[in-house]
Amino acid sequence: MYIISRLFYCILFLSSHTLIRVYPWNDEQVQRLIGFNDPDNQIEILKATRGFNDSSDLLVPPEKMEFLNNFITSNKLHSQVKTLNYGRRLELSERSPRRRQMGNLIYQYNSYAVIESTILRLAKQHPDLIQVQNLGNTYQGKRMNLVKISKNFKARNPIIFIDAGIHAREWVAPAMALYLINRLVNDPEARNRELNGIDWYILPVVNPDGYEFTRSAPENRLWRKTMSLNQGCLGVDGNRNYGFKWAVSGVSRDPCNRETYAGPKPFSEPETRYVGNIMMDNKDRIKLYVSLHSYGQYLVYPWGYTDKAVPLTWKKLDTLAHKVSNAVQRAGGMAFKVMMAGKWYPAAGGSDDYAFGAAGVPYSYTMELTDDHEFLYPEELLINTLPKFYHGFRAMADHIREEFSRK
Ligand code: 0X9
Ligand code: ZN
Repeated sequence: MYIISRLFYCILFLSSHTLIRVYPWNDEQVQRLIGFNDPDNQIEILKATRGFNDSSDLLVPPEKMEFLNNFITSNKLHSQVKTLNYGRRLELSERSPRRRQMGNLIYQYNSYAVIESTILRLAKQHPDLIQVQNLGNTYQGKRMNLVKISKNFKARNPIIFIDAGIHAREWVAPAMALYLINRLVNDPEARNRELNGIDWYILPVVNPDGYEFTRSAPENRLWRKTMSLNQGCLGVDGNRNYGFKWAVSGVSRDPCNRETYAGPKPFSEPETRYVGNIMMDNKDRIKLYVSLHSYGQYLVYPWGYTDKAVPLTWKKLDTLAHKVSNAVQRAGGMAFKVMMAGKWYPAAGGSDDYAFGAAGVPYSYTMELTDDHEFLYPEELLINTLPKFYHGFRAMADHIREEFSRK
């Protein structure tokens, strides 16, 4: 029965969903759209609007088109059909095993096993530069490998801490993290510059259970949360689960909510707990924290839990973010939209707020990589995109070295 219903769901899913982009153009419409809710839970909100010049992306099954159209018309919203047969796109985004064997895996979407073996191989090749620490095991028992990169581990340099893949479907983020690891150790210029006086801690996949789930079948491709079981429902939004101002805004308390369930308590998930612990263990040395996500090409900083207060040092956070954005632009990439996260939309329990508010990390960001193609950023574009983003990390390292390294 399970197999049959799964097959049925798959056929249904693959046939005919439409991706519709909806634009609000006044404050009331923004609020209406943020409050939009499909009582049957069939319309999937890929991205919620954050303001006037930002859309909501909704994935709509055929039987819900009329319902959505009524909502759009009665609220006088602008809308656009972005993709017909979205399921087909999900299907095409999976690559055949034959093609996957070719090319450079640094520019591919890899399985967690391949990411792990690549890290271990790099560590073997560069024992003087890389140490791998298993932070602990995920809910399903996968190892969480933190990659520490340093030219001199004894020097206790300032640390730049990067993580990726807390949201399962945001595949470009782990790809960026693996690219970064590889480049830092294999590019002689990077070794001289980025590793000069700075140590890098990089955790390429915070949520490997969820990541593997999104790789398992097209109908799971858009899964966001962890894989823990809560009152019969699956998963917690890791980026609502950190223990700073937990659940005060922008979360769901319903375990069956597909997107933003904050968990039964702060740090209920082993994955977020380990990241929180490692931040605390190194709180005096971590000077910059970046959590890699997709999509939207945003670079946002605390506070994320509110739009009512700004940190005392917001100007410093804002200045570095613009430096990073300019560097990416100079390298031929797109500028980031820079702002305080809570002004984009308030959401509590994020890792950026925890790093900044609880661990006292002076520079903390969430970076939403890429804008086009939503969560399905084409694999063949990675070779062009990842090196451009790299220049943003170079700008960060230059800034952190300048401000914190012992001269
Ligand atoms: O909502 C999130 O967790 C992040 N966006 S995403 O589309 N990748 O899900 C933004 C998080 C920004 N930071 C905080 N709100 N603390
Ligand atoms: Zn995300």
